[in-house]
Amino acid sequence: MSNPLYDTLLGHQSQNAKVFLHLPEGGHLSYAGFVGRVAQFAGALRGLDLQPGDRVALQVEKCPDALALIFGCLQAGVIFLPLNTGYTADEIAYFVENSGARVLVCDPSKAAALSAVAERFGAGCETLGPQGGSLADMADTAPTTAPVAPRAGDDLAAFLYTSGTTGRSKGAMLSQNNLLSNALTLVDLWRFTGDDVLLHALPIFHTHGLFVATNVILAAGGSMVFFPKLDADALIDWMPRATSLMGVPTFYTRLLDNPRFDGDAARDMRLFISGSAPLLAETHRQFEARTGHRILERYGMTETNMSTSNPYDGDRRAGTVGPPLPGVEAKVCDDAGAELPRGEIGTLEVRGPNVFQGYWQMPEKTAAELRADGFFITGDLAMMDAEGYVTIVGRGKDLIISGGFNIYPKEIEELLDAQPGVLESAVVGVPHPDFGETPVAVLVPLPEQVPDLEAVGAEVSARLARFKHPRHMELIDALPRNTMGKVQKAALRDRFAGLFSG
Ligand code: MLC
Ligand code: AMP
Repeated sequence: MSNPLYDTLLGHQSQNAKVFLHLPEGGHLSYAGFVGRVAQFAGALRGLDLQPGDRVALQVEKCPDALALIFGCLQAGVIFLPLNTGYTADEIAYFVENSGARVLVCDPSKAAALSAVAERFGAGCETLGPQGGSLADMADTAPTTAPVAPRAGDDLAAFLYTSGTTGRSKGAMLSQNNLLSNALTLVDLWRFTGDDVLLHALPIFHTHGLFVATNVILAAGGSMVFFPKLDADALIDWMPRATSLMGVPTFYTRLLDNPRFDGDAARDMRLFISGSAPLLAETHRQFEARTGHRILERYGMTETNMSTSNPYDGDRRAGTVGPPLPGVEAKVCDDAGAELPRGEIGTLEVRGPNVFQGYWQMPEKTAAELRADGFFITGDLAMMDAEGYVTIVGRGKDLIISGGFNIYPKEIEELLDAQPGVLESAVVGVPHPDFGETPVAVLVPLPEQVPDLEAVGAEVSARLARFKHPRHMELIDALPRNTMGKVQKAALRDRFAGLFSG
């Protein structure tokens, strides 16, 4: 048996001297060098007695070794769970426990806090960072060739955790075929070739930076400029040596805010792609006016990878996410799942080889979102026009997307409700010029009490990743409710709409 994802992305690259990663801080890594490093990590994982199907949780800073470790997991048949580097120890504990990870790999700077977390759930703890760590040391002594664990297309490759409107995060189980089919479709659709040089400034713990950007480049045999994080000046400096960029909308607003960014800087680029959050039609228009390039917007989710995309040739329509990808079906439905006529607004449902295998050990949540006929209920409100172009008009789910990171208000509200002096709370997303949306919290005090907002803020900081912190908190006498007693979040959103966007 083979290992389809490994074989397609890396299997034939072991002798290839071509550059895979350009490192802006200096130097580069060839395909052959990367394949060798991947094998060393596969060896290190075997040295930890990890078997195919075991889970490994990774909270590692973006660096070439972090990427090699992810592909080392693939080579060893180990299921990897990449985790946001901003998560606190509390947040990490849940993922380790829920996934049953046998090993947690973290940055050396976090080892003290996270080794205790790993130990609590019977997992081992290893370290890896840009400057090395225990796992890098093990990899250094492992051979640069290693056996490739046999896996089938429907074996699981990764868990990506995604929060829900109610309750805790769910581990979306992604198979080898989910990832492979999507990467190959996107290479074709977006015309990626071995000549492409992608500016890669996204994190590698999410679908966008890992399964879209990295897998597409590997499948095409191209190169990436591997930035540790977004820095608009660095992107502009590298643009003349690159062909393409993938980013969340904040990438494009930050480029437009940079006076150095003009048509000349973007002259040799062939493609700018946006996704993970809505790109304002205004940003699309400004970008075209500044550079002559029409940003290609696509739409996807952790559970589905990419589902729709504007075309490479043909009309890239601002404000739309384009038609379904080849091989993917999409329909706009009512709550019962019946398809609505074109032009009407309903919930978007998608089906295809891209759709995940369900939520790890949560059959009832899987059944609630994945229909028996294979259609996945995205929770996004959409409209499809006569030509099949999809417009995302809103969200049926209570979700805030800040700079491409998802924030579920419920998680913050539960924490706020538990603070001294707080009766109840509500968190809403309001427009933010840099992040698109940002959370704002209102708290209702218990009778005769005045919650200490500073102390509440400190507790939020200790428990939740920075990107989830409300950028504004205030006390309110009572939450606005409708006659059914449901909190009217729209009223709160209106009230704070101008807070950051003037
Ligand atoms: C960083 N901060 C954020 C934030 N990112 N706060 C809210 N939302 C975010 N997204 C915090 C920092 O901790 C810092 O805190 C402060 O905000 C300013 O930091 P910064 O240096 O300006 O942030 P930066 O590193 O530039 O990051 C911003 C960003 C980054 C937008 C470039 O968040 C990013 O790369 N986002 C991409 C996320 C992504 O890949 N999403 C894809 C999901 S997959 P302090 O303490 O200084 O105030 C998916 C499916 C699909 O959705 O369709 O693709
Ligand atoms: P995630 O759970 O991080 O994968 O986020 C997926 C969600 O991001 C989707 O359900 C949408 O709400 C949103 N999203 C992704 N791409 C787009 C886009 N191009 N336009 C609007 N929303 C998007």
